[in-house]
Amino acid sequence: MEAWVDQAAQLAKPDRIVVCDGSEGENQAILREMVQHSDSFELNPKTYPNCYLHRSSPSDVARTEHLTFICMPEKEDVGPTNNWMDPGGAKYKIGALLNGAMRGRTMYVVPYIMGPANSPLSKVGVEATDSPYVVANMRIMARIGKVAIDRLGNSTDFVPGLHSLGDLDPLRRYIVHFPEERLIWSVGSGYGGNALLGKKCFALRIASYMARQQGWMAEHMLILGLESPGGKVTYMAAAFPSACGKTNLAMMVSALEAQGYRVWTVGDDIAWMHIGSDGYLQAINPEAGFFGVAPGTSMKTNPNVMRAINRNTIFTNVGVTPNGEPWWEGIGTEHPMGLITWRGERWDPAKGAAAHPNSRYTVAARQSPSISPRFEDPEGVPISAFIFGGRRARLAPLVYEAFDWRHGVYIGATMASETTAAATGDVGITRRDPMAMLPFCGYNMADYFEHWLAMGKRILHPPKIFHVNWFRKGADGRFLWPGYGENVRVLKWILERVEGTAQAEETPIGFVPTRNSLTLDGLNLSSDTLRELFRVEADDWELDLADTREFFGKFGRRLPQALQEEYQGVVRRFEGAIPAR
Ligand code: OXD
Ligand code: MN
Repeated sequence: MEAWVDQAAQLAKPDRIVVCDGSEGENQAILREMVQHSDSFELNPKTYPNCYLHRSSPSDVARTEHLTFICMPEKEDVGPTNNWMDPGGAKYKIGALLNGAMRGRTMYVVPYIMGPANSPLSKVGVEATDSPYVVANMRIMARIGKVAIDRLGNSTDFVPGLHSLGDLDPLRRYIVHFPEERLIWSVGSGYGGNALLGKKCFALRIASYMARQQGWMAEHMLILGLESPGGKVTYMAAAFPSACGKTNLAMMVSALEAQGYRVWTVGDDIAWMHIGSDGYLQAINPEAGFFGVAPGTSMKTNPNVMRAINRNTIFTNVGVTPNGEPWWEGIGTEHPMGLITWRGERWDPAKGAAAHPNSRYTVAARQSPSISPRFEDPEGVPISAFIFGGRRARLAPLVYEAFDWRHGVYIGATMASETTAAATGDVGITRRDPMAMLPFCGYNMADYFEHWLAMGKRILHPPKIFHVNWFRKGADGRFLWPGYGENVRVLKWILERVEGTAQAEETPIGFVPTRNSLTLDGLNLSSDTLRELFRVEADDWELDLADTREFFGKFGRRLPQALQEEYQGVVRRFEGAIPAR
């Protein structure tokens, strides 16, 4: 690690180097340093003790997928869904931007562990950064400092990441990954997934590449435990594209709590999974915190996180009230008098939202009342079900189950989500986002599908695979399903399918619940609504299959034959040429 830090310092040329030990004293010093910059403020110490507001540069408010590159010698190896740069070219071009980028600044060296400190499944990373905000966030999102140095010892088995704010100009912003070297360079952004290198860069892009080489899985999945009456907990991992409610599902307050069903949170964004000695897939959450989207978060949508973020939390780009409390659209109160926007201006309704739509909270996972007692289990938790999902106004039923692993991989590979009017103005445009990994797969996605297929052959007790859609709409344009805490009813059906007790009906796309197999008491859904929720409409699926065909076409001959065959299977089942399995 020292050798790499020396090299990084020779390139970036900081005035000072501080190696972080992760102590509370050091944290307070970093927070003071953060507040000395005009972009960060302490919030009301009485109502929000140890909470901070950070305002990022207005042109640096989200992950920038078009400036994110995977660097391997052959373009083919990163595939059609990633941006490619040749490693030598990337070193030259981004190296020039990093050269001297830390002059006059401090380089903080943050050794960190992704995963529980004592887990054999965890991995070490080292981030060198010139941003105290990044250090303060990494401290919440990972296990940093001495614990990581102790784990690393003299080993070279760590993923280094060099990060500099540079001049924050989007024209000089690059997030580049060298999977073969296991190296990350990021320059020109101080924001979230661009700058907290343990998260998307390491735990997904680099880790997905390592996972394929080493026979495990790094997935963009939440992990939850569903407790059933009697206290047994069944673990599920779910992949949804952004804006589909992953954090809310992972932290859900169950509508069936009185009947003994309760949800425990293990993770809200990333799962690392290995085959355990008993043949089950064991999952750990590599992260230690939640970096969640604030707008829309309220006591109604996510009471657990609301109870967590009133202390020791960093808010980014939210609004602030005159008495120093964070505020965002959808928090559950009207715009308060004297509200200041994320840009630091007086709120003016004519100028739009007070909080940036991608504003965030960073909070330690252990502060959530829903945190699973097995959150830090070094062995991880055994996964019984995978859930894929997306936002499909017309197409997909509330829930359906794959016929088998291979069909489940097809369902994941063809996953898609529709853009909403609010976001783009184009309603119903479908973006294919296989396994929700489109922006996060560190190599050719066709090879990633192959890896999924290969894993299925090796897991003795593979999770059953499901697809859910909370977002189906009726003819009147209204959501058919109430969502939020009521989603536990779907989780209960999934659990009962895992246990082999719930009834299902075969359709061309998979097993759909029979009318009485879902617990719906107290919901007052009309029989028309129910029919709509579960309808499998051949005409709609025909259009979707045409789109799938085009998407698969992008991968050319590299697409696994098994997925072609699964595609043909769905087509033929709709044609009635073969029965549902
Ligand atoms: C995230 C994302 O921030 O997926 O988790 O963009
Ligand atoms: Mn995510």
